[in-house]
Amino acid sequence: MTDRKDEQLAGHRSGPDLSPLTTQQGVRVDHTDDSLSAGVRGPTLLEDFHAREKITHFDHERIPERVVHARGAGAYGTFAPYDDALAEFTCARFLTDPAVETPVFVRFSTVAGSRGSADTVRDVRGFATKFYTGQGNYDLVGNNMPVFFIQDGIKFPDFVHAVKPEPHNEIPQAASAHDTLWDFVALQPETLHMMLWLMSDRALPRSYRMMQGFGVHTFRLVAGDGRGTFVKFHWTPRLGTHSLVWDETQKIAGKDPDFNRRDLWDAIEAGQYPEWELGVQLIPESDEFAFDFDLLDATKLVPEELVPVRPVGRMVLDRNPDNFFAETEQVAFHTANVVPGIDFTNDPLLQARNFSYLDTQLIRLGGPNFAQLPVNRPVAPVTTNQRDGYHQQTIHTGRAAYHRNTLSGGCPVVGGDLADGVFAHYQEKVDGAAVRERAESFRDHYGQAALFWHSMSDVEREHIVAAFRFELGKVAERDIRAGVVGHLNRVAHDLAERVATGVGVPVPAATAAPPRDRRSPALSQLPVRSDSVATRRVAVLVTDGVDGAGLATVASALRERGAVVETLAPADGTVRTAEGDLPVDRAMNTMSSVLYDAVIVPSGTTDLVRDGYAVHFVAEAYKHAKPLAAFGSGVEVLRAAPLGNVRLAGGPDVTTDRGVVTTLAEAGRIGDDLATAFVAELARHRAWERDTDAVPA
Ligand code: HDD
Repeated sequence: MTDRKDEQLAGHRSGPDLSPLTTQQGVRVDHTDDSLSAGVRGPTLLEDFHAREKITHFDHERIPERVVHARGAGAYGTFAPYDDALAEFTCARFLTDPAVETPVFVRFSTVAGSRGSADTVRDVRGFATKFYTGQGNYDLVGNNMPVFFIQDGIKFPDFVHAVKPEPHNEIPQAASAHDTLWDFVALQPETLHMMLWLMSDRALPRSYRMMQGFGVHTFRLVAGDGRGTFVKFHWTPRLGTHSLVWDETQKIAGKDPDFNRRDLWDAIEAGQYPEWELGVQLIPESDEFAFDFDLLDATKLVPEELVPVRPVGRMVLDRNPDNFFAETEQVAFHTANVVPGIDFTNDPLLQARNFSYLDTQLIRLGGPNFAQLPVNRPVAPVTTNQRDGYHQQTIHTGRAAYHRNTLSGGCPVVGGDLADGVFAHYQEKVDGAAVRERAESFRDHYGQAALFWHSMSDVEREHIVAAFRFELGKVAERDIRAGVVGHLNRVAHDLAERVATGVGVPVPAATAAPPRDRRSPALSQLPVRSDSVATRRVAVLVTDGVDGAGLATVASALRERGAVVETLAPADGTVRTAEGDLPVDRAMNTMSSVLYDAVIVPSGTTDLVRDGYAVHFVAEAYKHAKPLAAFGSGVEVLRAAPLGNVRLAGGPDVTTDRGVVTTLAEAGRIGDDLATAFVAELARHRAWERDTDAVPA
């Protein structure tokens, strides 16, 4: 489907066609494999303009990668509000007119790694949305976590220098487990709340399609009459919020470093368009001081129990870019790209961002005309008095590029108000002495960190402790480890104790910490709130003799519900079944259990018991708490794997134990009951109740 943005982009596309090869000047080329030389073994001649142009362009192909968020993937789509309910708060038409479908481009990213780093590292994920609205571009440049590491943007260079690879040897790549980051954390307790999020499962998203997004800052909605309302933006994925486990992410980083990119790309190509609901938390200006934290402090969230999230509209991503560099690399987001009806607050992190994003694009994209790049162009008409500069694409006609003028009849005109769709800054009275000082209301660094910790389920807490143990365990300086543990002790003593014993530093004495009984259930990813299995990837291990009919029953039940089912055999090609040859989707050695959400072993596969790769596949999936199913003699393969004391079927009845669904029913007797039980386990995502400590995988 095309929209206004797509129509605009069409004019910039240059597709593969049957035209002959030319130079940049359009001159046809007779030869491009050998340079022009003086004699066949002689020196290359300067006269060879084609070779020089070809090599020169190549030499200049790279641009600086983003200083943060260098690694990313993007897609186009649309956004539409459900109704006009926000109209009393904002005059932004794209949020209030359900008849308006706004084209969007979204770029997801990791933060610390370079452009070529792996997708599944422990990191925050960027979630940046460019709305091409009829009133100009609006950029919501958020993350998949609702808070940030620091309170004031002046500390951003310090923080990024600490988290990026260390300067002397550029190690480690895309990893926070090193001394400089934790040195910074030990000395900056304002980072603590975010560090708990970073150590949580949120830092290991299963898919970009299964992450929440947050605008992070408190922004302001502005009504046509100039009234302001504080607002926090939330994106909620239709498929639920799901994560990988740490061991799995590290293995994926080797098996498929493009895991999250590929997942987004493949889902869109397959027509399984990712969707998010936009929600807002609205806070009247009269409640600015109603909370025990400051709304301007980006290290704090507004608990949903205090201010519920109101659903506003739906975003669907339905088109992959045509060219990664032209679109995903050159897209330029900027927090100050706002439209009438949306405005800023005095959050000192946001204020710094409003400077930084424009500044960074000037060096990254090489000059002041990057808004003319196809992906960045608004669909709203653009008329400025800005002229010239590198890479100017527009031929401005006329003589008067200044305001006020008579020569162009006074055009372009200036004026109007919010009600006319003209941006006018929110009028806030500001009065104060110039000071370098953090507000007293920004001082508490432990309260919301504790709220997060106490709101987690047991398994999420286990993962957080394991993450701290891993990260601090990689820190060489023991004093830094102890410093961090000291801060954790002020969040919750049990957290500090569990981390300290793992990283070999003394357990500090219990000290005053925030209340343990404050909880915010919305912060936990568990229990799983979506019962969909759509787009879940299921591996079916097959070999010659597999029960094709049984497999077909289970596979079609899964496909009907939108799951992706792939058959994996020891070799590519086909396998023999009683009903004839069955095509194999992948050779097992090219894949791994970590690239799937669940595994099925059908009947007739007992040969796989002697295939270490297949047995490991099952054991590893079990270790990562993934649903498993086996039927008939396929159960033998499960028996060959070290699955602890999990109960397997002793007869034809379907047995389900900790996410393992089995039946000994043989060929032709596989019914819906197996599929139904397995789908229920798959919808749960993982069987966290499993004790997998003893499973060697
Ligand atoms: Fe930032 C990129 C998100 C604080 C300076 N940031 C960038 C991107 C995202 C965020 C998603 C990638 C955009 C893309 O895909 O092109 N940044 C955030 C969030 C923050 C935040 C949610 C806190 C709430 N950022 C932040 C601060 C500063 C920056 C405080 C500087 C003072 N961020 C940048 C940047 C980047 C950037 C240097 C690098 C590339 C770019 O902008 O276009 O300007």
